[in-house]
Amino acid sequence: MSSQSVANLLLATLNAGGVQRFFIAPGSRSQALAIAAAKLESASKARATVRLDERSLGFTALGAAMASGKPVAVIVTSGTAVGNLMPVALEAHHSSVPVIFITADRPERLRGVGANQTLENQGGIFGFAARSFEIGLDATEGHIGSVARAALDAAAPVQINVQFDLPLSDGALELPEISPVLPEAKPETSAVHVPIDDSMVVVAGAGGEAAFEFAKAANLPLIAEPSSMARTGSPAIRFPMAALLERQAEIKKVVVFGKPTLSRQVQALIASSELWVERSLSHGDFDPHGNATVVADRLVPQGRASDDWVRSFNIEFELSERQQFVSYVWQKSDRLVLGASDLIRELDQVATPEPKEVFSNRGLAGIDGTVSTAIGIALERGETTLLLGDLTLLHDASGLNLTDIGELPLRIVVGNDSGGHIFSRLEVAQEIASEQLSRFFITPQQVDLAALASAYGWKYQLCNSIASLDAAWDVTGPVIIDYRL
Ligand SMILES: Cc1ncc(C[n+]2csc(CCOP(=O)(O)OP(=O)(O)O)c2C)c(N)n1
Ligand SMILES: [Mg+2]
Repeated sequence: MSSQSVANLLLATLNAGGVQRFFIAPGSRSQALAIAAAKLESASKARATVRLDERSLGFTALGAAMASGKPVAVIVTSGTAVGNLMPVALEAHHSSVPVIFITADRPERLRGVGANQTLENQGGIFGFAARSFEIGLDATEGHIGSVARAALDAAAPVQINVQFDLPLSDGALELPEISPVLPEAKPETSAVHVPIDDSMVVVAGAGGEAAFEFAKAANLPLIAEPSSMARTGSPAIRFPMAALLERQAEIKKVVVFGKPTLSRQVQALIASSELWVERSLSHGDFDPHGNATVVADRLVPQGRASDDWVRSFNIEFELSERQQFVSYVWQKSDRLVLGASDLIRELDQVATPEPKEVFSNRGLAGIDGTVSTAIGIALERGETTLLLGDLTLLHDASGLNLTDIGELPLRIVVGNDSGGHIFSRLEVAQEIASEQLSRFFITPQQVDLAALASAYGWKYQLCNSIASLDAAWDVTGPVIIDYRL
């Protein structure tokens, strides 16, 4: 088969199986794939987005896949281009996001002989993070079809490494018609009953959306991380984590959904309690302290807790300045993306339970690719606010490049405290000299965010109070709001 017929067949099959977005970085070896994606777009069957930096590209795709729940494809050329996708593969693996990495390669005979832009082993480069399929020069239609089907059924990141020989493309070749590819039926899951009493709380972390229905049926207080999507109403609670320690003696049993990672106090509670865990489809098994009595596919409450028990978790408390800031952003946003680090933890304590769409890369909690992830979410879902720290913004500065992005209803709110504030909370902060803490951990930055915004064509608003934030809020995206903390 020619390069172009391989690319056409692969992309048309993926498209027939539900891939509606193709994310492409420019490259020569991948040209047949780009042409096939362009044809799908011209036929209004899919949308293509082109980004220069493969890491930003990959995270944008990740965001779109998270927001749509559908698989997306990422197309890159050979060489270091593929290496730039590693962080995305890792995050996607740990949060089960279906990203299909299609990596163009040179023919096998050119590996290890000094050929340009050729890795020794490009297929399988993501290791455990992405199952890898190879499409060689002698691939048949049947093989390409079965690779596409396996990629669609994976519900996790996969790599399809495709060898291309000269001629690398043929723009005149038409796409084949593929009949719809149906997903594999999911197996039934078995349920375990949990006896409910007044010594129990429910905890929801990333991927723990199902906690809400469980807690409601059981009438149990629900401690739901903002990015769990379970903090949508009563009985989810808003609770200062320090106060949780005072209740530790009374709380003897914890039911966990998803992967909670934000609060040490919650981890301490989990470690010292009797524990039930519902296996998260996206974030896997959770038992870091090795004390789970039950880990099941589905948990069903048996009985209800008393109203007094739930009510005892409704307490009033004062908000710090940082907390007032994050609380304002939470209240104003229906769709929110949260960067890793300190602000999401502040929000964890003060966010009022309300129906909202909240996203965060909690698979590995990296500070990389956050701007790009939010762009992918905004492209897919519309009006979006991204709340993140200044270092997290700078880490993905190249994600601000708006080439081929089109309209972007994204508001980036930076909690700017010049460096990694989170490190001042570490134990080590008490043990070393303040200059060392600053230089090796906090890493203060003096980047001119107004100039950065302008260089990439974003609007810019400087704020230093809730009142000024309120005034800046109505500026439409793409906008960077620089909130000085
Ligand atoms: C890719 C990656 N590198 C390093 C880290 C470690 N890390 C966690 S938080 C943080 C600092 C973040 O600072 P900022 O975004 O300004 O947030 P703040 O804590 O100040 O609110 C770093 C470097 C990480 N999580 N991910
Ligand atoms: Mg900071």
